[in-house]
Amino acid sequence: MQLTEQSTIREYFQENGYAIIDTGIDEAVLDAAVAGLSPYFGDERVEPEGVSYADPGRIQDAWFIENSVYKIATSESVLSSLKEIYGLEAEPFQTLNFYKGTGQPTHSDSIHFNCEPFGNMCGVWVALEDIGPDQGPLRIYPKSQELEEMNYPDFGLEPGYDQYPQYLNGIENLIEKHGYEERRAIIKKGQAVIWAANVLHGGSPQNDISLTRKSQVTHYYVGKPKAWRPSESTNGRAYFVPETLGDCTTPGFRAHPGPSIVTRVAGRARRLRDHARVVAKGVLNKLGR
Ligand SMILES: O=C(O)CCC(=O)C(=O)O
Ligand SMILES: [Fe+2]
Repeated sequence: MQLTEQSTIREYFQENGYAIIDTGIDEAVLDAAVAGLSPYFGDERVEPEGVSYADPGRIQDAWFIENSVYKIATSESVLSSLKEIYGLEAEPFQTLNFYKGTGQPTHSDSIHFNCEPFGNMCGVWVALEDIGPDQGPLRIYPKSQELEEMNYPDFGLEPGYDQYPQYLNGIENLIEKHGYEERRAIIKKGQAVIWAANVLHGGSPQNDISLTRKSQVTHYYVGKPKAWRPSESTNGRAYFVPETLGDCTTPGFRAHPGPSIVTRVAGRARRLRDHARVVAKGVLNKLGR
């Protein structure tokens, strides 16, 4: 992003639907998020307790168990950038931590989390390590935020998760029709992409699967809009009250302690055993057995 004296972050964001910022989040906090969540990622992971969802590459709402995730989501620089862009207070309501690229197809977040007034929602993607082109960086289609509000019926579809693939086809057609061009977010550790509710984006393919793509996305509502989920809106709008992140600075807040020492030791023993098996197999192969 080139911000000049003529272009404030607000103007740039309004024109392009996204902005890249240096968050200035303490590197120790970024590293603590990576270290704290590392037992829960990959094929050998332990299942985290106390989060909303987890699979080998994604943990939803890890802020429940890891304070540094909370600190990233509520970092002063991110919140003040959002205030500058929207002129409203932003409240984080969901975190997603990733270990690898998602390769997620192109979508707008408003199809998942819509609101009234339209557009008072955004995503912030914080790089927890330097992100190169082969790690499956985030992809954005600048200016696509200009598209009008579109929900399932606007694509001739019934609202519902089972219609999502058809929605994605509709999005591909729109990109072609408008000639939007993709921009990949090759950014440094500690930088972040802020994107508008309506801007089209996704994950690019991870060219080198041996690499990681450690990142945290936080979704925010701004100015306390009325939130609703298009996918669940078969009989009128499915409104909901977003569960905003608790305040870990209050005395009652307790970060989940994470897996017990027994679970950690068992996990480590399992990893060592599997590693030994791989090594043994290699030796036997070399001996021609
Ligand atoms: O990180 C990615 O690859 C995509 C994430 C995304 O689309 C989202 O969290 O809204
Ligand atoms: Fe998204």
